[in-house]
Amino acid sequence: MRRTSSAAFFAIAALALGTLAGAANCPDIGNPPAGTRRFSLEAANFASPYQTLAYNGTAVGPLIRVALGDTVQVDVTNKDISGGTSTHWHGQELLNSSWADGVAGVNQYPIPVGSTFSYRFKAFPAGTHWYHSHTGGQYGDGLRGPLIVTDPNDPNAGLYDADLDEHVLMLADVFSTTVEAQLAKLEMQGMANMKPLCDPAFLDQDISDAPWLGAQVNGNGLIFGANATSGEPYVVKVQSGKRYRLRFIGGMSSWALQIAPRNHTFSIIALDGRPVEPVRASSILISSGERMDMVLEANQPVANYWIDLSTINGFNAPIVLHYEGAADPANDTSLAATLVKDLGCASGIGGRPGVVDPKNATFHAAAGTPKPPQKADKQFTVYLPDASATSPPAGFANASSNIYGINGVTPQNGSCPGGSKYCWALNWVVFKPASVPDIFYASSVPTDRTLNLEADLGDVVDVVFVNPSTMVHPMHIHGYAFSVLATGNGDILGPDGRLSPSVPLDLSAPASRDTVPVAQVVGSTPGYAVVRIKADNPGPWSFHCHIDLHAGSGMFMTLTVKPKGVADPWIVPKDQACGVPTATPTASRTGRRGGRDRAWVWGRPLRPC
Ligand SMILES: *[C@@H]1O[C@H](CO)[C@@H](O)[C@H](O)[C@H]1NC(C)=O
Ligand SMILES: *[C@@H]1O[C@H](CO)[C@@H](O)[C@H](O)[C@H]1NC(C)=O
Ligand SMILES: *[C@@H]1O[C@H](CO)[C@@H](O)[C@H](O)[C@H]1NC(C)=O
Ligand SMILES: *[C@@H]1O[C@H](CO)[C@@H](O)[C@H](O)[C@H]1NC(C)=O
Ligand SMILES: *[C@@H]1O[C@H](CO)[C@@H](O)[C@H](O)[C@H]1NC(C)=O
Ligand SMILES: *[C@@H]1O[C@H](CO)[C@@H](O)[C@H](O)[C@H]1NC(C)=O
Ligand SMILES: *[C@@H]1O[C@H](CO)[C@@H](O)[C@H](O)[C@H]1NC(C)=O
Ligand SMILES: [Cu+2]
Repeated sequence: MRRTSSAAFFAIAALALGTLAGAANCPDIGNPPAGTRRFSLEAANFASPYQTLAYNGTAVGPLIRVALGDTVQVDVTNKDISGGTSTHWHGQELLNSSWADGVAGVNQYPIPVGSTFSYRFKAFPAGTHWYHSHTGGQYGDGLRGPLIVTDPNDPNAGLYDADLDEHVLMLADVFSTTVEAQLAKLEMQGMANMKPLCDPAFLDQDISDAPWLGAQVNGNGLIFGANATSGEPYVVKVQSGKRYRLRFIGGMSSWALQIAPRNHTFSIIALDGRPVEPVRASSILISSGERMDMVLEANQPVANYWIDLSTINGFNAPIVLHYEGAADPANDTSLAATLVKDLGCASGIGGRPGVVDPKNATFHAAAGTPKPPQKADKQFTVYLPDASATSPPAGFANASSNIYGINGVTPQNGSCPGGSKYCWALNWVVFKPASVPDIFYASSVPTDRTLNLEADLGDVVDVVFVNPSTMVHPMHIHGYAFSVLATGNGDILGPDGRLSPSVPLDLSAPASRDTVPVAQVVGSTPGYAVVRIKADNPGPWSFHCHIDLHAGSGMFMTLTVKPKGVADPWIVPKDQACGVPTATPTASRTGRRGGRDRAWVWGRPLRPC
């Protein structure tokens, strides 16, 4: 791509920065093959009370719609984001293309101001996906947009009449400060200042680490200030008698939301883009990173209806379902009269009739989906702890045992690094950003800095998540989908720390997903999820909680899949890297939480692309 028409732009950008001599291609991927679907995106600061960053100057980045199997190239330019940026293709498996995964610190250096990085990948799988920044907390600050991959052979296509761009619904939660600022405050104060907002029976269930101001759908929504409500709800338009595919994208950075259309039930037909056997529901919970496609039949009297979008505490920022022929929603007094801003505590607790809660419900892959591998070669146990206050269980001392993926790191024990009062971890290991992204390591990823699950190409790997904490953690994998073999609450580990053989696994038709919400502790019983990965995609891949504040404070690991006997074909030559810091950091990168060391915000001059 660097040899194409944009070459002059790079030269100019490099000159402007006065580092022409150091400019290098990043990485040289050659010219796009004939038929490549090309797009460009510009990441920039954005002036709005609700977000500080945006793609292409719109609250939600432009919708990219491609077909299954298309070769897609997206040229991402960083206009003016001083710490650098990068773009991740959430849900896309990027076979043999780990370099294009967009995680700053794992797959690339951040893109410097004025530079363009070209991502290229084959569109797979089909379904509802999205793109978002994977540098620091930038996606929660607004760098997100929808990515739809269509499939002419969708097994559920017969269930709907319309699949419209305006029915792609990007959900966001709204805050008064940036994710970085929220995190800095939490690190200073801890979570103690988060008052439980509900009935003690549901204490802490799904509450967020950051205060709720409201939600937006495609940049519209009700925002609740101290004294006044601002914003307009998004309007979903339908015609009586038709069946619509609504594509919900969990773009929230923190809160989980319950989606509940009034007076209508619906069918869930896909999770994370991948088709499932339809499940009927009146309401469903969606966590950060998840996608849910539903078919909603416009089979009620012509009118306006609220689609409630509420937190587990009942805070509601609904949108409108508008039937053609009904009053303009803005003028509909009966609609206004039925707006409920607070649905009350416990309104959204899973397990109620008609409420589908994916952390506690069974979904099956659509008929015709191949069975998962019936046996695993490797198994890892991964705890999801609040490391600020808890310690590893007895027996965990065997940290050298590879079942925990811990290699030479000392797990936290009841405290966070650097005196911080807030950190989330995996196996009590707080993720530490690399100074050189994993992809540039010539032989293997250094294992002393973070949790890294290693597999050889072709291995079948089980990951057993155990959640002893009071919050749900939506665990998201890059480069893969996993089979969700089991979810729920229970003590599922044997005395050796491994999955007890008595736990029932769905080995016939488990849902295939890239994000699984792992239930919080109920009473003293931990939540769990067991997932199976066929490790057929080489490279370093991120695997993390999708709640921005959790990932950013340490709940992050890598799955490194190494080809047997092949010398690391995913490695991008270091001399092709752009975004490489051109000055050494002034503060020690290790051990210090807070400030600019966190979450790969380099804050140093970066070599232009
Ligand atoms: C983003 O904006 C640029 C510049 O205006 C434009 O060329 C590009 O087509 C836009 N991208 C998309 C995906 O619409
Ligand atoms: C809200 O109202 C109170 C009392 O009337 C006032 O003191 C406060 O400044 C208002 N807050 C905002 C954000 O307007
Ligand atoms: C929606 O359901 C409520 C409660 O069942 C009912 O009172 C109302 O009339 C329904 N709305 C319409 C437009 O049918
Ligand atoms: C809504 O109300 C406004 C102001 O009262 C009016 O100008 C507008 O025509 C109304 N729209 C509809 C569709 O009735
Ligand atoms: C899961 O559902 C059961 C009832 O179906 C309920 O008792 C339990 O509390 C639910 N667990 C969670 C974590 O919501
Ligand atoms: C820890 O390691 C020792 C020695 O290898 C072994 O006897 C013991 O069973 C291990 N404990 C656990 C919980 O794995
Ligand atoms: C971790 O802390 C707990 C509780 O304070 C203590 O019992 C345990 O010995 C500590 N473990 C290690 C390895 O320091
Ligand atoms: Cu989390």
